[in-house]
Amino acid sequence: DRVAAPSAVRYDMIVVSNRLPVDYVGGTGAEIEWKTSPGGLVTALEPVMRAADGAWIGWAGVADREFDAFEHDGIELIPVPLSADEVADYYEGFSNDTLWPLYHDVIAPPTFHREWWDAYVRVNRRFAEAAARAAAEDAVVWVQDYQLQLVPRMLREQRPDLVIGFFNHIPFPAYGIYSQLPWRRQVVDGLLGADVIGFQRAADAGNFTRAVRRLFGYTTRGTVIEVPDDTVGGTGTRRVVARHFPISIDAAGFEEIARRPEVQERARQIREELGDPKTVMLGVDRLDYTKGIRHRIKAFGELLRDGRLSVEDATLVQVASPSRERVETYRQLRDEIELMVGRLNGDQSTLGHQAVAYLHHGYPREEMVALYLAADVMLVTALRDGMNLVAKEYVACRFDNDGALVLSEFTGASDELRQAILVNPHDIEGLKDAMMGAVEMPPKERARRMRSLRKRVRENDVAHWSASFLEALTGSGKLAAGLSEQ
Ligand code: GDG
Repeated sequence: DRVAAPSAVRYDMIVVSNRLPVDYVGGTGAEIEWKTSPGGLVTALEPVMRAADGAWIGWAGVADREFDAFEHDGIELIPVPLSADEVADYYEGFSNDTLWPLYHDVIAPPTFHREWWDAYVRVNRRFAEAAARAAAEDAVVWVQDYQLQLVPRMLREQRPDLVIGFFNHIPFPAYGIYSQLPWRRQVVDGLLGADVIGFQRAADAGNFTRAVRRLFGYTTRGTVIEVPDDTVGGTGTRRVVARHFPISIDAAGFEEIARRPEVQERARQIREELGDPKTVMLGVDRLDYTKGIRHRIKAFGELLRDGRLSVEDATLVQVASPSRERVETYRQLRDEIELMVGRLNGDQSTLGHQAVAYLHHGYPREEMVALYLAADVMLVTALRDGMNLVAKEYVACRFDNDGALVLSEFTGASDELRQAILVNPHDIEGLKDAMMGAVEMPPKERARRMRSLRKRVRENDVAHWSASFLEALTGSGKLAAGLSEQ
């Protein structure tokens, strides 16, 4: 049933995401300490939120704890509580072991459990209710990502006055794969509660629109879907826009860090610590089976074995930051990667030169930037990736116009970064040739490509991303109002 906006609500702009942009440090009551977790989304939305009397709704990252709403660094944060069981079923289960593998083209087999689905529905309802309570009349609510796909519909049912946007950060799969989901109708219907549904690539938006036609038979024209809605006057349909808005990074922010003398000094030091090899190759990923880390290590190992590279001349630095360690598939992947790295180093390393420097840690952003500056060749070999921000960060940091980017065609970033060396990471021979091409690329060609990549990332930064999404959203809000007045 619909509820009118209670009088206590005041936010004109609300972002809803699984996690709040802060980490709990410690303490209780008024003494609670929070630390901002730096991320692209915060950078992108902070200015918008400040300008628009905004609030952010999300889980604080601690199970079985309730926190009051609070302000941090000038942003109003509204925590949504999750029990330990809900973290296991809604988050680690349905989000990360059902939807994540399914939406990444079943690289790993998705697990379907009805109890996980029940928890997903329950938690999505809790987020929707929190947003319904906090939103002012006619407010804009922007829901983020695959953990919260039911929120748009649930929210619209309670608050038809709101303008609702949704952005999917990961791919949306082809119908043949998507249709495996036992709850495929409920999820698509959940998303169709939004006015604008954003995707990373045009192909993702196309897959979604086809799923809508297959499951519901609604009329679609280009990016517009006609969704029957008896609360709308006139045609009795609501127009939902589904299109791509490729996400990006704070390019100027990364470049600023890269230009700091101490970061450049650290980059030189990293090369020295690696034994000053001619070529430093770099991979930076969350330890995830979508990222193609094994393919990259295999290709590098074969180049050493075949003598096309030598361990004195080339080192691969692989940062694999810990991720989802309570999900079994991720534990297995870690074992596989560590076995591969151990074998490769055992076979190829010398006392003075290590083949792979494998780092299972998270690092501060400054250290990441120093690594980007130290790397001659950046390897992004994802098997499926919504966008891949690492590729864009590498480019943004290379103000020296040096460095070569090897980039998988299966990343969203490859739609834009056409001057990278594009690869199919499943084709190990092709990948090896591309890596050698990057190592041997003449400096002039490297600079030409890097200049063009940098231009692209500078122009389409994350501020551009959020502005274009919000423009589409508020434009469509007016459109919907206009339609209902007809
Ligand atoms: C999802 C989608 C989409 C990694 N290790 C460390 C660290 N990172 C940072 C990177 C980068 C971010 O994490 C990873 O972003 P990606 O885009 O590469 O990948 P996902 O985490 O899978 O993100 C993806 C993204 O959402 C946005 O829509 O692009 O396709 O899967 O920023 O630099 N940062 C620090 N230390 C680390 O150890 N500081």
